[in-house]
Amino acid sequence: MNQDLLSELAAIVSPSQVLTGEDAAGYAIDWRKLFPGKPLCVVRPGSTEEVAAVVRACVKHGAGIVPQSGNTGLAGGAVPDSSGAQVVLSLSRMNRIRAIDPVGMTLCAEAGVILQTAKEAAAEKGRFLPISLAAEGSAMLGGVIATNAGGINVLRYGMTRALVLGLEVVLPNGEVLDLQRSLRKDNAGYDLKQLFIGAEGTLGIVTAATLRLVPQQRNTLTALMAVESPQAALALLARAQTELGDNISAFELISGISLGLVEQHFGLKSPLQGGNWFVLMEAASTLPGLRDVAEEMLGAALEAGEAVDGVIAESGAQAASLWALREHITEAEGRAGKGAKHDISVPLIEIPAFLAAAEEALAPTPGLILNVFGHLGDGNLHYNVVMPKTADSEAINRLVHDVVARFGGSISAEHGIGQYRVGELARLRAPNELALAQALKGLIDPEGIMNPGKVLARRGGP
Ligand code: 2HG
Ligand code: ZN
Repeated sequence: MNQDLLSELAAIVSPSQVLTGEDAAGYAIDWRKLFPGKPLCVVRPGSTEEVAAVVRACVKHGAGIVPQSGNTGLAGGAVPDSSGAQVVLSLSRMNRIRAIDPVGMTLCAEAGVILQTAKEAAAEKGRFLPISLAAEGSAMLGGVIATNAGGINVLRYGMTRALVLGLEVVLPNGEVLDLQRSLRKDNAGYDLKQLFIGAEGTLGIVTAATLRLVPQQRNTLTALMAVESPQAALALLARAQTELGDNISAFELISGISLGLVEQHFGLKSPLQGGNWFVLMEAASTLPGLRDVAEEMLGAALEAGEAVDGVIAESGAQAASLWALREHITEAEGRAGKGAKHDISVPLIEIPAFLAAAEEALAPTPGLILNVFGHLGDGNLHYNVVMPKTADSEAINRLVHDVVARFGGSISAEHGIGQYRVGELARLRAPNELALAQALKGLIDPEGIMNPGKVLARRGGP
Protein backbone atom coordinates (compact mmCIF):
# COMPACT_ATOMS: atom_id res chain seq x y z
CA MET A 1 0.00 0.00 0.00
CA ASN A 2 2.79 2.41 0.90
CA GLN A 3 4.48 1.64 -2.39
CA ASP A 4 1.23 2.44 -4.24
CA LEU A 5 0.95 5.76 -2.45
CA LEU A 6 4.58 6.61 -3.22
CA SER A 7 4.01 5.91 -6.91
CA GLU A 8 0.82 7.95 -6.98
CA LEU A 9 2.58 10.87 -5.31
CA ALA A 10 5.46 10.64 -7.77
CA ALA A 11 2.96 10.74 -10.64
CA ILE A 12 1.45 13.95 -9.23
CA VAL A 13 4.59 15.94 -8.41
CA SER A 14 7.27 14.04 -10.42
CA PRO A 15 9.57 11.46 -8.81
CA SER A 16 12.26 14.03 -7.96
CA GLN A 17 9.86 15.81 -5.60
CA VAL A 18 9.15 12.73 -3.48
CA LEU A 19 11.96 12.31 -0.96
CA THR A 20 12.63 9.26 1.18
CA GLY A 21 15.38 7.96 3.46
CA GLU A 22 18.33 10.31 4.00
CA ASP A 23 16.88 12.90 1.61
CA ALA A 24 13.87 13.24 3.92
CA ALA A 25 15.88 13.44 7.15
CA GLY A 26 16.04 17.25 7.32
CA TYR A 27 12.24 17.44 7.26
CA ALA A 28 11.76 14.82 9.97
CA ILE A 29 12.96 16.76 13.00
CA ASP A 30 12.01 20.09 14.55
CA TRP A 31 14.31 23.07 15.11
CA ARG A 32 14.79 22.23 18.79
CA LYS A 33 15.54 18.59 17.94
CA LEU A 34 13.00 17.48 20.54
CA PHE A 35 10.76 15.48 18.24
CA PRO A 36 12.65 13.25 15.84
CA GLY A 37 10.13 11.66 13.48
CA LYS A 38 10.19 9.20 10.60
CA PRO A 39 8.02 10.01 7.58
CA LEU A 40 6.94 7.63 4.84
CA CYS A 41 8.16 10.37 2.51
CA VAL A 42 8.35 14.09 1.95
CA VAL A 43 6.34 15.35 -0.99
CA ARG A 44 6.95 18.78 -2.48
CA PRO A 45 4.07 19.99 -4.63
CA GLY A 46 4.58 23.07 -6.79
CA SER A 47 1.02 24.36 -7.03
CA THR A 48 -2.29 24.44 -5.21
CA GLU A 49 -3.70 21.86 -7.62
CA GLU A 50 -0.81 19.53 -6.82
CA VAL A 51 -1.36 20.01 -3.07
CA ALA A 52 -5.01 19.08 -3.56
CA ALA A 53 -4.09 15.99 -5.59
CA VAL A 54 -1.55 14.92 -2.95
CA VAL A 55 -4.20 15.25 -0.25
CA ARG A 56 -6.66 13.14 -2.26
CA ALA A 57 -4.03 10.43 -2.73
CA CYS A 58 -3.26 10.40 1.01
CA VAL A 59 -6.97 10.18 1.84
CA LYS A 60 -7.35 7.24 -0.52
CA HIS A 61 -4.50 5.40 1.23
CA GLY A 62 -5.40 6.54 4.75
CA ALA A 63 -2.06 8.26 5.29
CA GLY A 64 -1.69 11.13 7.77
CA ILE A 65 -0.44 14.41 6.29
CA VAL A 66 1.95 16.74 8.09
CA PRO A 67 2.08 20.16 6.41
CA GLN A 68 5.47 21.81 6.73
CA SER A 69 6.84 25.13 5.52
CA GLY A 70 9.88 26.75 7.19
CA ASN A 71 9.88 24.28 10.12
CA THR A 72 11.09 26.97 12.52
CA GLY A 73 8.28 26.40 15.04
CA LEU A 74 9.21 25.68 18.62
CA ALA A 75 6.37 23.30 19.49
CA GLY A 76 6.99 20.37 17.13
CA GLY A 77 3.88 21.14 15.08
CA ALA A 78 5.38 20.55 11.63
CA VAL A 79 7.15 17.20 11.97
CA PRO A 80 5.86 13.65 11.57
CA ASP A 81 5.54 11.00 14.25
CA SER A 82 7.88 8.01 14.27
CA SER A 83 5.45 5.53 12.66
CA GLY A 84 7.05 5.79 9.22
CA ALA A 85 3.52 6.12 7.80
CA GLN A 86 2.93 9.89 7.65
CA VAL A 87 3.51 12.05 4.60
CA VAL A 88 5.27 15.37 5.14
CA LEU A 89 3.81 17.85 2.68
CA SER A 90 6.44 20.53 2.20
CA LEU A 91 5.19 23.84 0.84
CA SER A 92 8.69 25.15 0.14
CA ARG A 93 8.29 25.06 -3.66
CA MET A 94 5.17 27.19 -3.51
CA ASN A 95 7.22 30.34 -3.23
CA ARG A 96 5.66 32.83 -5.60
CA ILE A 97 4.57 36.31 -4.63
CA ARG A 98 1.41 36.60 -6.66
CA ALA A 99 0.70 40.33 -6.30
CA ILE A 100 1.49 43.45 -4.31
CA ASP A 101 -0.95 46.33 -4.26
CA PRO A 102 0.72 49.41 -2.71
CA VAL A 103 -2.50 51.44 -2.80
CA GLY A 104 -4.85 48.83 -1.35
CA MET A 105 -1.81 47.86 0.76
CA THR A 106 -2.00 44.11 0.27
CA LEU A 107 0.42 41.35 -0.59
CA CYS A 108 -0.76 38.05 -1.99
CA ALA A 109 1.74 35.22 -1.75
CA GLU A 110 2.05 31.47 -1.55
CA ALA A 111 2.71 29.50 1.60
CA GLY A 112 6.35 28.73 0.85
CA VAL A 113 7.46 32.36 0.57
CA ILE A 114 10.01 33.16 3.27
CA LEU A 115 8.72 35.88 5.58
CA GLN A 116 11.79 38.05 5.01
CA THR A 117 11.40 37.75 1.23
CA ALA A 118 7.79 38.92 1.51
CA LYS A 119 8.88 41.82 3.71
CA GLU A 120 11.59 42.83 1.25
CA ALA A 121 9.14 42.72 -1.66
CA ALA A 122 6.72 44.94 0.26
CA ALA A 123 9.55 47.34 1.19
CA GLU A 124 10.43 47.80 -2.48
CA LYS A 125 6.97 49.32 -2.87
CA GLY A 126 7.33 51.49 0.25
CA ARG A 127 5.15 49.16 2.29
CA PHE A 128 5.78 47.13 5.44
CA LEU A 129 4.55 43.66 6.31
CA PRO A 130 4.38 44.04 10.09
CA ILE A 131 5.21 40.50 11.21
CA SER A 132 8.69 40.50 12.73
CA LEU A 133 10.28 37.39 14.21
CA ALA A 134 13.81 36.31 15.01
CA ALA A 135 13.22 33.39 12.61
CA GLU A 136 11.95 35.53 9.72
CA GLY A 137 14.91 34.61 7.52
CA SER A 138 13.67 31.02 7.31
CA ALA A 139 10.06 31.01 8.55
CA MET A 140 7.58 30.74 5.67
CA LEU A 141 4.18 32.36 5.36
CA GLY A 142 2.27 29.07 5.51
CA GLY A 143 3.62 28.27 8.96
CA VAL A 144 3.38 31.88 10.11
CA ILE A 145 -0.34 31.79 9.28
CA ALA A 146 -0.98 28.23 10.45
CA THR A 147 0.48 29.09 13.85
CA ASN A 148 -0.94 32.63 13.99
CA ALA A 149 2.60 33.76 14.76
CA GLY A 150 3.27 36.70 17.05
CA GLY A 151 6.67 38.36 17.31
CA ILE A 152 7.78 41.82 18.33
CA ASN A 153 5.29 43.96 16.40
CA VAL A 154 2.08 42.51 17.83
CA LEU A 155 1.75 45.40 20.26
CA ARG A 156 1.14 47.77 17.37
CA TYR A 157 -0.27 45.64 14.55
CA GLY A 158 -1.82 42.59 16.21
CA MET A 159 -1.16 38.90 15.69
CA THR A 160 -0.90 37.37 12.21
CA ARG A 161 -4.66 36.74 12.38
CA ALA A 162 -5.28 40.49 12.32
CA LEU A 163 -3.26 40.84 9.12
CA VAL A 164 -4.79 38.08 7.01
CA LEU A 165 -7.40 39.41 4.61
CA GLY A 166 -7.75 36.37 2.39
CA LEU A 167 -6.78 32.72 2.41
CA GLU A 168 -6.56 29.79 0.07
CA VAL A 169 -6.84 26.44 1.81
CA VAL A 170 -6.78 22.82 0.70
CA LEU A 171 -9.30 20.95 2.81
CA PRO A 172 -8.80 17.42 4.18
CA ASN A 173 -11.00 16.05 1.39
CA GLY A 174 -8.72 17.53 -1.27
CA GLU A 175 -11.03 20.40 -2.24
CA VAL A 176 -9.66 23.91 -2.61
CA LEU A 177 -11.46 26.47 -0.45
CA ASP A 178 -10.98 29.90 -2.00
CA LEU A 179 -11.33 32.55 0.70
CA GLN A 180 -9.08 35.00 -1.13
CA ARG A 181 -11.45 37.93 -1.09
CA SER A 182 -8.84 40.40 0.20
CA LEU A 183 -11.44 42.89 1.37
CA ARG A 184 -10.96 45.24 4.29
CA LYS A 185 -14.57 44.80 5.23
CA ASP A 186 -16.49 41.59 4.73
CA ASN A 187 -19.25 40.69 7.14
CA ALA A 188 -21.03 38.25 4.88
CA GLY A 189 -21.50 35.35 7.23
CA TYR A 190 -18.97 33.38 9.26
CA ASP A 191 -15.35 34.43 8.82
CA LEU A 192 -14.21 30.92 7.91
CA LYS A 193 -10.60 31.84 7.20
CA GLN A 194 -10.07 32.49 10.90
CA LEU A 195 -10.69 28.79 11.57
CA PHE A 196 -7.56 27.82 9.67
CA ILE A 197 -5.34 30.56 11.12
CA GLY A 198 -3.73 29.16 14.23
CA ALA A 199 -5.09 25.65 13.62
CA GLU A 200 -1.54 24.45 12.94
CA GLY A 201 -2.50 22.47 9.86
CA THR A 202 -5.03 20.30 11.70
CA LEU A 203 -8.00 21.51 9.65
CA GLY A 204 -6.46 22.05 6.23
CA ILE A 205 -3.40 23.29 4.42
CA VAL A 206 -2.87 27.01 3.85
CA THR A 207 -1.51 27.33 0.31
CA ALA A 208 -1.69 31.11 -0.19
CA ALA A 209 -2.83 34.25 1.57
CA THR A 210 -3.48 37.92 1.10
CA LEU A 211 -1.89 39.95 3.87
CA ARG A 212 -2.47 43.51 4.97
CA LEU A 213 0.46 45.89 4.61
CA VAL A 214 1.09 49.24 6.30
CA PRO A 215 3.16 52.21 5.14
CA GLN A 216 6.91 51.77 5.56
CA GLN A 217 7.89 53.88 8.58
CA ARG A 218 10.72 56.20 7.56
CA ASN A 219 11.90 57.03 11.07
CA THR A 220 12.73 54.36 13.60
CA LEU A 221 14.00 54.73 17.10
CA THR A 222 15.49 51.94 19.21
CA ALA A 223 16.31 52.28 22.91
CA LEU A 224 17.63 49.89 25.52
CA MET A 225 16.75 50.79 29.07
CA ALA A 226 17.70 49.24 32.40
CA VAL A 227 14.87 48.99 34.90
CA GLU A 228 14.87 47.87 38.50
CA SER A 229 11.93 45.50 38.32
CA PRO A 230 9.14 44.21 36.04
CA GLN A 231 6.85 46.62 37.91
CA ALA A 232 9.09 49.51 36.84
CA ALA A 233 9.06 48.17 33.27
CA LEU A 234 5.25 48.37 33.29
CA ALA A 235 5.37 51.95 34.56
CA LEU A 236 7.80 52.74 31.74
CA LEU A 237 5.44 51.12 29.24
CA ALA A 238 2.55 53.24 30.47
CA ARG A 239 4.68 56.38 30.13
CA ALA A 240 5.86 55.41 26.66
CA GLN A 241 2.29 54.77 25.56
CA THR A 242 1.23 58.17 26.83
CA GLU A 243 4.10 59.96 25.09
CA LEU A 244 4.60 57.93 21.93
CA GLY A 245 1.15 56.40 21.51
CA ASP A 246 0.73 54.09 18.56
CA ASN A 247 4.27 54.76 17.42
CA ILE A 248 5.58 52.13 19.83
CA SER A 249 6.16 49.09 17.66
CA ALA A 250 7.97 46.85 20.16
CA PHE A 251 8.36 46.78 23.90
CA GLU A 252 10.42 43.81 25.00
CA LEU A 253 11.42 42.75 28.50
CA ILE A 254 14.79 41.02 28.84
CA SER A 255 16.23 39.60 32.03
CA GLY A 256 19.87 40.14 32.97
CA ILE A 257 20.19 36.34 32.89
CA SER A 258 19.13 36.28 29.22
CA LEU A 259 21.72 38.92 28.33
CA GLY A 260 24.29 36.93 30.31
CA LEU A 261 23.56 33.82 28.21
CA VAL A 262 23.92 35.81 24.98
CA GLU A 263 27.27 37.20 26.12
CA GLN A 264 28.48 33.80 27.31
CA HIS A 265 27.54 31.88 24.17
CA PHE A 266 27.89 34.52 21.43
CA GLY A 267 30.24 37.10 22.95
CA LEU A 268 27.68 39.87 22.33
CA LYS A 269 27.93 42.52 25.03
CA SER A 270 25.15 44.80 26.14
CA PRO A 271 26.10 48.50 26.36
CA LEU A 272 24.32 48.53 29.74
CA GLN A 273 26.16 46.29 32.15
CA GLY A 274 24.74 44.92 35.41
CA GLY A 275 21.10 44.94 36.44
CA ASN A 276 18.35 42.36 36.53
CA TRP A 277 15.90 43.67 33.95
CA PHE A 278 16.01 45.56 30.67
CA VAL A 279 13.51 46.93 28.19
CA LEU A 280 14.20 47.09 24.47
CA MET A 281 11.81 49.53 22.86
CA GLU A 282 11.24 50.42 19.26
CA ALA A 283 9.14 53.30 17.99
CA ALA A 284 8.53 54.09 14.35
CA SER A 285 6.76 56.78 12.40
CA THR A 286 6.32 58.11 8.91
CA LEU A 287 6.81 61.59 10.41
CA PRO A 288 9.98 63.13 11.90
CA GLY A 289 10.40 64.19 15.51
CA LEU A 290 10.34 60.81 17.21
CA ARG A 291 13.78 61.19 18.72
CA ASP A 292 13.00 64.42 20.58
CA VAL A 293 9.89 62.91 22.13
CA ALA A 294 11.73 59.72 23.06
CA GLU A 295 14.66 61.58 24.62
CA GLU A 296 12.31 63.65 26.72
CA MET A 297 10.35 60.57 27.68
CA LEU A 298 13.47 58.68 28.72
CA GLY A 299 14.72 61.68 30.71
CA ALA A 300 11.44 61.88 32.62
CA ALA A 301 11.46 58.11 33.19
CA LEU A 302 14.98 58.29 34.63
CA GLU A 303 13.91 61.10 36.92
CA ALA A 304 10.86 59.15 38.07
CA GLY A 305 13.00 56.07 38.74
CA GLU A 306 11.12 53.99 36.18
CA ALA A 307 14.37 53.51 34.28
CA VAL A 308 17.81 53.56 35.86
CA ASP A 309 19.90 53.78 32.71
CA GLY A 310 19.33 53.93 28.98
CA VAL A 311 20.81 54.27 25.51
CA ILE A 312 19.13 55.42 22.33
CA ALA A 313 20.68 53.99 19.17
CA GLU A 314 22.49 56.65 17.13
CA SER A 315 22.47 54.74 13.87
CA GLY A 316 20.88 51.81 12.08
CA ALA A 317 23.93 49.74 12.89
CA GLN A 318 23.64 50.49 16.58
CA ALA A 319 19.96 49.66 16.56
CA ALA A 320 20.77 46.37 14.85
CA SER A 321 23.35 45.53 17.50
CA LEU A 322 20.79 46.15 20.26
CA TRP A 323 18.32 43.90 18.48
CA ALA A 324 21.03 41.27 18.00
CA LEU A 325 21.18 40.92 21.80
CA ARG A 326 17.47 40.13 21.84
CA GLU A 327 17.49 37.89 18.79
CA HIS A 328 20.29 35.64 20.05
CA ILE A 329 18.53 34.68 23.27
CA THR A 330 16.82 31.58 21.88
CA GLU A 331 20.00 30.18 20.38
CA ALA A 332 22.02 31.03 23.48
CA GLU A 333 19.44 29.17 25.56
CA GLY A 334 19.75 26.17 23.22
CA ARG A 335 23.52 26.15 23.76
CA ALA A 336 23.16 26.50 27.53
CA GLY A 337 21.53 23.10 27.91
CA LYS A 338 18.25 21.27 28.19
CA GLY A 339 15.35 23.69 28.30
CA ALA A 340 11.66 23.80 29.13
CA LYS A 341 9.90 26.54 27.20
CA HIS A 342 6.84 28.35 28.48
CA ASP A 343 5.25 30.69 25.97
CA ILE A 344 2.85 32.25 28.41
CA SER A 345 0.65 35.28 28.61
CA VAL A 346 -1.13 36.81 31.56
CA PRO A 347 -2.99 40.10 31.89
CA LEU A 348 -0.29 42.76 31.75
CA ILE A 349 -0.95 44.07 35.19
CA GLU A 350 -0.34 40.59 36.66
CA ILE A 351 3.16 40.18 35.21
CA PRO A 352 5.09 41.12 38.37
CA ALA A 353 2.93 38.86 40.60
CA PHE A 354 3.13 36.04 38.05
CA LEU A 355 6.94 36.27 37.97
CA ALA A 356 7.16 36.15 41.75
CA ALA A 357 4.74 33.21 42.00
CA ALA A 358 6.46 31.20 39.24
CA GLU A 359 9.84 31.72 40.85
CA GLU A 360 8.43 30.54 44.16
CA ALA A 361 6.91 27.44 42.54
CA LEU A 362 10.27 26.51 41.00
CA ALA A 363 12.43 27.39 44.01
CA PRO A 364 12.47 23.84 45.46
CA THR A 365 13.90 22.41 42.21
CA PRO A 366 17.69 22.74 42.25
CA GLY A 367 19.94 23.82 39.38
CA LEU A 368 17.47 25.81 37.27
CA ILE A 369 18.40 28.89 35.22
CA LEU A 370 15.39 31.12 34.56
CA ASN A 371 15.80 32.61 31.10
CA VAL A 372 12.92 35.06 31.12
CA PHE A 373 12.31 37.46 28.25
CA GLY A 374 9.55 38.35 25.86
CA HIS A 375 6.94 40.70 24.58
CA LEU A 376 6.01 42.69 27.67
CA GLY A 377 3.73 44.99 25.70
CA ASP A 378 1.54 41.96 24.88
CA GLY A 379 1.70 40.36 28.33
CA ASN A 380 3.59 37.50 26.65
CA LEU A 381 6.73 36.17 28.28
CA HIS A 382 9.00 33.32 27.30
CA TYR A 383 9.41 31.95 30.80
CA ASN A 384 12.08 29.50 29.77
CA VAL A 385 13.94 27.27 32.15
CA VAL A 386 17.35 25.76 31.48
CA MET A 387 17.76 22.70 33.65
CA PRO A 388 20.12 19.86 34.51
CA LYS A 389 19.85 16.87 32.15
CA THR A 390 18.25 14.76 34.85
CA ALA A 391 15.47 17.24 35.70
CA ASP A 392 11.90 16.33 34.77
CA SER A 393 10.94 18.98 32.22
CA GLU A 394 7.29 17.93 32.12
CA ALA A 395 6.98 18.41 35.87
CA ILE A 396 8.46 21.88 35.42
CA ASN A 397 5.99 22.61 32.62
CA ARG A 398 3.13 21.67 34.93
CA LEU A 399 4.42 23.82 37.80
CA VAL A 400 4.71 26.90 35.59
CA HIS A 401 1.42 26.32 33.77
CA ASP A 402 -0.44 25.92 37.06
CA VAL A 403 0.77 29.38 38.02
CA VAL A 404 -0.28 30.68 34.59
CA ALA A 405 -3.76 29.22 35.15
CA ARG A 406 -4.02 30.90 38.55
CA PHE A 407 -3.46 34.27 36.87
CA GLY A 408 -6.02 33.63 34.12
CA GLY A 409 -3.28 33.28 31.51
CA SER A 410 -2.60 31.21 28.41
CA ILE A 411 -0.06 28.37 28.08
CA SER A 412 0.64 29.38 24.51
CA ALA A 413 0.58 33.05 23.64
CA GLU A 414 2.20 32.88 20.20
CA HIS A 415 4.01 29.61 19.44
CA GLY A 416 1.04 27.27 19.36
CA ILE A 417 0.44 23.86 20.88
CA GLY A 418 2.11 21.58 18.31
CA GLN A 419 2.92 18.30 20.01
CA TYR A 420 4.83 19.96 22.81
CA ARG A 421 1.76 21.17 24.69
CA VAL A 422 -1.02 18.76 23.67
CA GLY A 423 -1.10 17.16 27.11
CA GLU A 424 -1.06 20.47 28.92
CA LEU A 425 -3.86 21.90 26.78
CA ALA A 426 -5.95 18.82 27.50
CA ARG A 427 -5.19 19.15 31.20
CA LEU A 428 -5.96 22.84 31.52
CA ARG A 429 -8.69 23.73 29.02
CA ALA A 430 -12.32 23.46 30.04
CA PRO A 431 -13.89 20.16 28.88
CA ASN A 432 -16.63 21.90 26.91
CA GLU A 433 -14.09 24.06 25.05
CA LEU A 434 -12.05 20.98 24.16
CA ALA A 435 -15.18 19.07 23.14
CA LEU A 436 -16.24 21.85 20.78
CA ALA A 437 -12.74 21.94 19.26
CA GLN A 438 -12.82 18.14 18.77
CA ALA A 439 -16.29 18.41 17.20
CA LEU A 440 -15.02 21.00 14.71
CA LYS A 441 -12.01 18.84 13.91
CA GLY A 442 -14.33 15.85 13.36
CA LEU A 443 -16.55 17.87 11.05
CA ILE A 444 -13.80 19.28 8.87
CA ASP A 445 -11.40 16.33 9.01
CA PRO A 446 -13.58 13.26 9.67
CA GLU A 447 -10.80 10.82 8.74
CA GLY A 448 -8.36 12.55 11.11
CA ILE A 449 -5.66 12.75 8.45
CA MET A 450 -4.60 16.37 8.89
CA ASN A 451 -1.55 16.76 11.11
CA PRO A 452 -2.64 13.97 13.47
CA GLY A 453 -1.78 14.39 17.15
CA LYS A 454 -1.07 18.11 16.95
CA VAL A 455 -3.05 20.65 19.02
CA LEU A 456 -5.68 18.08 20.05
CA ALA A 457 -5.17 14.54 21.29
CA ARG A 458 -5.67 11.95 18.55
CA ARG A 459 -9.08 10.34 18.25
CA GLY A 460 -8.66 7.39 15.88
CA GLY A 461 -7.45 8.03 12.34
CA PRO A 462 -3.91 7.48 11.05
C1 2HG B 1 11.15 35.09 20.56
O1 2HG B 1 10.37 35.89 21.08
C2 2HG B 1 10.64 33.80 20.04
O2 2HG B 1 12.35 35.35 20.42
C3 2HG B 1 11.35 32.60 20.63
O3 2HG B 1 9.28 33.71 20.21
C4 2HG B 1 11.11 32.38 22.08
O4 2HG B 1 12.92 30.87 22.42
C5 2HG B 1 11.79 31.18 22.72
O5 2HG B 1 11.16 30.54 23.60
ZN1 ZN C 1 8.39 35.46 21.09
